[in-house]
Amino acid sequence: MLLAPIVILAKTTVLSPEETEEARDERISWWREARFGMFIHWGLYAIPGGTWKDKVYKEGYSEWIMFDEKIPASEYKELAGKFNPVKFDAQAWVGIAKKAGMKYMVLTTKHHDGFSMFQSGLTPYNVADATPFKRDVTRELVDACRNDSIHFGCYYSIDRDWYRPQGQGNRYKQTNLWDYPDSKQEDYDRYFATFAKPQVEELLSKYQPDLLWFDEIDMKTDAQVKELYQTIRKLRPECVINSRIQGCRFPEKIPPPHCDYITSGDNEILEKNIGFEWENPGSMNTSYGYNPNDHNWISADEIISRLVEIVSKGGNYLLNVGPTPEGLIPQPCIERLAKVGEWMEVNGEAIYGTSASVFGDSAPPSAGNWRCTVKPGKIYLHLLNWPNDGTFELADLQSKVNRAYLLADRKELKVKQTAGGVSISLPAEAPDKIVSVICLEIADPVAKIKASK
Ligand code: JFZ
Repeated sequence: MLLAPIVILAKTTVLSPEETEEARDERISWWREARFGMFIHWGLYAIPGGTWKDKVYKEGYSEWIMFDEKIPASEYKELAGKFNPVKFDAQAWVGIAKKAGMKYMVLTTKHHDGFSMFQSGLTPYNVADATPFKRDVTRELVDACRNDSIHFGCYYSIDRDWYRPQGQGNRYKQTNLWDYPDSKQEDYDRYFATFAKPQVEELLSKYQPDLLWFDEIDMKTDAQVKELYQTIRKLRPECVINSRIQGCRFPEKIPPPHCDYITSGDNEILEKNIGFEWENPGSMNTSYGYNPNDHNWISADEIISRLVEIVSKGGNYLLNVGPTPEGLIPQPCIERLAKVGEWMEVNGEAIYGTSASVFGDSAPPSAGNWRCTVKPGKIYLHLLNWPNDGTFELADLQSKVNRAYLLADRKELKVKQTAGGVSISLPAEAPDKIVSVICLEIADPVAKIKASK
């Protein structure tokens, strides 16, 4: 009986000329092993929080209020005079992320509204110079992350900046044409060369981020993308870059150029393991920015299920919070993150530093109620529903199982193994009401699975 070797999806990477595959692997290993991070959408849009004059948005991206309400830049910038988040405590935010089991944090240093959440020498329209708060929140968050060994990334929006003229835009048509109806492509080229790219250089030199998280819409020429990429590599060779440096549509070819991993659509969980690093930017309600009127919260259980689903397909989960204008992470987020942290306390080893399922795209559909992550010599089975017949059948595993135990209590589980697979005896009650994890210690570094017909 022919044992089909594990199908390691041919991992192809784009190496910048001087970088070997090993060097790349080493360079992004922190990110790949992290698996779970905190996304932070914070800026002037937190003040209206999805309400403008008499228009109240109960769902949707509150960070888009300037565009959705076609607010003149002269009017929108008045918000800077009201931005004074006196309750902002960077170390407290890092503490909440860390307690949830998150290993990196990405802050919106400039979102589409064009306001800089860092002290920039390129514009006075920034949090330190244009607000009564007069503090550099990016500086404080970077320092807090470093104190707590959390990696830090900068979200930066180039193609959309509604504070500045940027031309007619493109099929997305999402530039500010209500203030600048006659702006032209050369306005964009000048903006890119004299403002946006220099600000990225400023972020790299002032804050040494571990990650740059772009959110582009294909408005740059290939030459402009290449120029930006090479500038980043020159200033901070180790920086990890996401695929939205080009655009937010799923890349035509894998690996995509000029980046280290693919960012899926918002809240989009890829169908299957694509054999290349990817990340899902997820929200806890329907907005990334703060909106007190958006109560469409997903549950902590749903967050854990999504984390397991994403990691079992080789992805990272960058889960968002939208802080208030006072500088607080909303209570519904804190409560959910605390519950996620309790689960990660017990099951984190089945998430951090793991690779995607070896059973083809996360278990044959028939099973449907379990997912898998692996480490050398270990298989983690994430049971989404507890079998009511006291046994868990795992077909096709050919590698010898030396030990089996639940991560919840590490008690040995009885295992019967035949050529057809493995049968694991389970206690009547599931140790965890959301996802219970079984660890199988196997004799092979990489599990051998019987080839499915
Ligand atoms: C973008 C932003 O417009 C939004 O405000 C937020 O920052 C989010 C994380 O990213 O929104 C997108 C980007 C890409 C897709 C959808 C929404 N997409 O590829 O489907």
